[in-house]
Order: sequence, then structure tokens, then C-alpha cells
Amino acid sequence: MEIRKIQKTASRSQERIREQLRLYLVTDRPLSLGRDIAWVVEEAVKGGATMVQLREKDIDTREFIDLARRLQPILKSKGVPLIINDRVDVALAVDADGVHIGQSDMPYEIARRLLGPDKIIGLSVENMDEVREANLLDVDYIGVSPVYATATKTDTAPPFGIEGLREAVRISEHPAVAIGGMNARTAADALATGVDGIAVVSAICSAQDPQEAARYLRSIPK
Ligand code: TZP
Ligand code: MG
Repeated sequence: MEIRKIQKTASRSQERIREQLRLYLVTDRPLSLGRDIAWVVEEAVKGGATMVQLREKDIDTREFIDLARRLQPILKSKGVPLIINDRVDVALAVDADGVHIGQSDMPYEIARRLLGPDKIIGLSVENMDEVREANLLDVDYIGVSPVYATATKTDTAPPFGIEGLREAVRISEHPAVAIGGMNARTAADALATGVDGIAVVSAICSAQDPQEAARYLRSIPK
């Protein structure tokens, strides 16, 4: 198979993406204890979150766009990228920094064609074959999903576990982030595999103090 690599622009340099994956907040309104998601995001970024994915599974398109627009000034002022889960149309509508797609979402090549060469595109991988397949794509990062089973998302593939994560990181030619069950108890082992960062939902969205939770997770050495 011919591998067509698009010239990476500065905003998509591997070095930069690796830094941005360090503490990746993935939002979940139902898990945010009734608090405004923009507040949760702002607190998380104050605590050191390096990337934010707006993940909305049950929302009107207009509301999705409005929410993304409300997050943009908060994130822009801190230089933290805003990634939209799944919805390439919403990412285009608000000129977000990128999208995160799953294995059954829009195929990578189509998303890249629509978004152009400057936007970040992340891809979830759920087993080792998908890690290898992702090496044939010019994605900006992979999300190794899930590392542990989690109540936040139950329709997942079998968990990689720590050894599986280590192997995925070894095989992958892309920056990688660990997702699923990442929290204050599990993050150190995950980061010790060499993965570039952790993606976190409940450990920040459901924390009494999201800023403090983010600060602690960010302080865990790699
Ligand atoms: N994808 C794989 S696991 C997951 C997603 C969105 C949820 C992770 O949530 P948590 O609360 O950080 O375990
Ligand atoms: Mg998806």
C-alpha cells in the first residue's frame, strides 16, 4: 500500500503534539456534577490540562457549536488546542484545532480532505492491529482505548492493560495518549510505559475541585 504523508505544518509537529497530549481533558457534561462544562474546562486548564476534547453524545448541533464557541476564548488565551469529538462539521463550523475520530466514525482520509493540512486529527485504536493500521495513516496521534475498563464508557473493546499499552506505544509511529480509567491511582504506571500522556474524563469532570485534580495529574512524572 502506498503511504501518502502530508507535509506536517508546525501546529502538527510530532514534538508539539506529544507535549499537548500530556494531560488531555475529555469532557462529559453528565459526569460534571451539574456544573457548567466551560467552568470545568477553565479550572482544568488552570490546573495544567494541555489539550481539551469536547465530547458530546446527546446534543443539538446548534448547542454543540455554541458550546465550542464558548470554550474557544478560554483555551485560545492559554494556547490549549480544542479538539471536537467525531463531528467534522462542527470542527469546521467553529474552526476548532482538530477532531478526534473513532474506528466507526468518518474515515481518516475523508476527514483530512475536509479539514485540510493544518488541523489535528486523532484516532482511537482498540487493538494491536488497529495500532499497526494507524501507522499507515498520517494521523497526528492515537488514543489507546481503553487501557482499563471504565464506567464512563462501557461499549469498549477489551482493555489493553498496562502491558498492552506498553506494546502499543512501542509499535506506534505516532504520538499516543492512554484513555480509560486514568486517574490519580493509575496514571503513574501508564506514564511509565512511555506513552505521551493520559486522557481523562471522570477524574477531572467529576472531581470536587477540577483544578486541583488536573494539577495533581499533571504533576505525575513521565
Ligand atoms: N474512550 C475510551 S474509554 C473512554 C473513552 C471516551 C472514557 C474514559 O473515561 P474515564 O472516566 O477517564 O475512565
Ligand atoms: Mg467517536
